[in-house]
Amino acid sequence: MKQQFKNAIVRKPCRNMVNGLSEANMGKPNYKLACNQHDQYILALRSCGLKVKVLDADEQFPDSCFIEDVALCTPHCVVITNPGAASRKCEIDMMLPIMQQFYSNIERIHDPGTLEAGDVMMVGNHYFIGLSERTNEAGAGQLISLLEKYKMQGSIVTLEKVLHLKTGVAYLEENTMLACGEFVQKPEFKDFNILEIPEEESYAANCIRVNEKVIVPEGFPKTKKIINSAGFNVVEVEVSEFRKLDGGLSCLSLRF
Ligand code: CIR
Repeated sequence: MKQQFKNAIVRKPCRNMVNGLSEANMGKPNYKLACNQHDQYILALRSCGLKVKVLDADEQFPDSCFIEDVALCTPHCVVITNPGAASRKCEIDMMLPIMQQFYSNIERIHDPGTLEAGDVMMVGNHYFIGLSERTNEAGAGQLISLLEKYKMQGSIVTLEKVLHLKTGVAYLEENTMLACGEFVQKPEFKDFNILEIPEEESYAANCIRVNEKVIVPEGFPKTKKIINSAGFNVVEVEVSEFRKLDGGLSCLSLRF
């Protein structure tokens, strides 16, 4: 069954984002520009028909605009995660009251399990969970048990090079997946129609299908063409300042 989202939650970037975690080696983000890009991102989500709840910036946590990582929203429950990055652990504390506004079934990942939802890709009723430096086997195992409790399923995918699973792969619905690098030949994804993203545009493998559109980062013409040619309706959003912190389009919202 194709996903149909109604809501999104985003958190505004904070000034302290310049101290966010990064391995990109692309310099510090420009806060003002990041705010403008974030505004455009919100407009793009609205253009896909979503009601967007915008949370205030939180200066305590430089990476808190990457709200995707702290909760997994499913049609039946929300799972508040347990981030593997030490500086991000307490971001979850603010999520409970927010998620209570939307969900009656609220679950959690507990120590020693760690999990960041950037490592989780939803394909209908099935969730692929990447084992990464942020998500460990205990965390993935807990999530699989929780999914099963609500009649969904999960399975593990190992990662070699990327930060999160969805750094390199994105499900576009209609059995079609964007994949780059290590994910193109993964046996776990062999039954999908894979749209291969060229290495030089690897950042653009992190796109999001939102209802009738696919949001794609601006500045990746080959990727845009590949997705367009496959029959999808593309909307571009510039996210250069978030890229400097290893973050992409999916990381900036919860969609459900
Ligand atoms: C981090 O390292 O946690 C942030 N700088 C970037 C998080 C990106 N989130 C994601 O891929 N889901």
